[in-house]
Amino acid sequence: MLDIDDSPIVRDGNVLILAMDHGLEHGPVDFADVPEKLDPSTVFETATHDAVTCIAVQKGVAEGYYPSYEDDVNLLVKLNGTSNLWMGEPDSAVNCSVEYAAEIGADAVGFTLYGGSNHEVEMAEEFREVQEAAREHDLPVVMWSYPRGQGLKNDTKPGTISYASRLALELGADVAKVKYPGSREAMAHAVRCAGDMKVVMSGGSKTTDREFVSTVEGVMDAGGHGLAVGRNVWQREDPTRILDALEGVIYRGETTDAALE
Ligand code: FBP
Repeated sequence: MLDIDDSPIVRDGNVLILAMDHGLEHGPVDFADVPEKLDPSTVFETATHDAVTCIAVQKGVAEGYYPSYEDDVNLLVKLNGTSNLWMGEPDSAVNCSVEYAAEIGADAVGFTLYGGSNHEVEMAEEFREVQEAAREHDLPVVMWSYPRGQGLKNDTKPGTISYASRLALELGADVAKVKYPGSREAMAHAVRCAGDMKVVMSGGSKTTDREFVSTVEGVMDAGGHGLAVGRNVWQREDPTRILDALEGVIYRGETTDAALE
C-alpha cells in the first residue's frame, strides 16, 4: 500500500470516483432513462465538479474524451472489465496495460477482482502484474473487490465484504471499492480489516437523494474514505445537487440533513 494522500485522486484524505464503465459492464440499458448520457462528454462534464477526485472509464472512452478534459478532470483507467453478455463464472478481460494507461495520462488505475470466482486464481495473478507495473509508474491502484461466483450467492454479507477489503490490502491495492454490507457496524469492520488502506463504498443502483446520502454518511462515520459511484450520480437529472451534498458529507463531515438543505 502506498501513501496516496498527495495523489490527485485524493482530496483531504478522501476519494470520490465517478465511475462510467457501465456501457461495458451492464450495456446501454443503464442509459435508457438518460439517453443524453450516452455521450461520454456529458459525464466528463459532471466529473469537473470539485467533489469528484477522478473519473473511472475504460480505455476507449479515455482515449476519445479525456484529451478534452485533461485540465479539469483526473483520470482513472479501468484496466479490466467484461460485458453483461458473458454468462460464465465471474471473470474479467484485461483490456488495457498499466503502461498504456500511463501513456494516455492516467492518474490511477482500477482493477476488478472477483474473489471466490472459479477464476480467482488467474485474476489474482493478473492483478499481481498490474500492481507491480503500477508501482513502477507511481500510480495508485484501486481494486473493485467484488467477491462473487458459484459459492457466493449473496455478495454483500458482512463477512464477505470484510474479506473483500482485507483481500485488497493483502494483494497490494491502495484503495478497495466494496459493496455496502448493510450496516455502519459491518462497514466499520470492513474498514478495520483493511488496516491503513482506504476503503470506499460502491454506489449501486439509483436510490433517493436522502437514502443515498445517508448511506454515504454512514460509510464516513464507519471510517470509510468516500465513494466510487456511477448511476447514483449520472442517472440523476441534476447530478450537481447530489454532488454538492456528497461534497458536504465526504469532505466537510456534514450530516445528511445539512448536506441536503
Ligand atoms: P454504480 O455506482 O453505478 O454501481 O457503479 C459502480 C460500479 O462498480 C461500476 O464501476 C461498474 O460498472 C458497476 O458498478 C458494476 O456493478 P455490478 O458488477 O455489481 O453490476
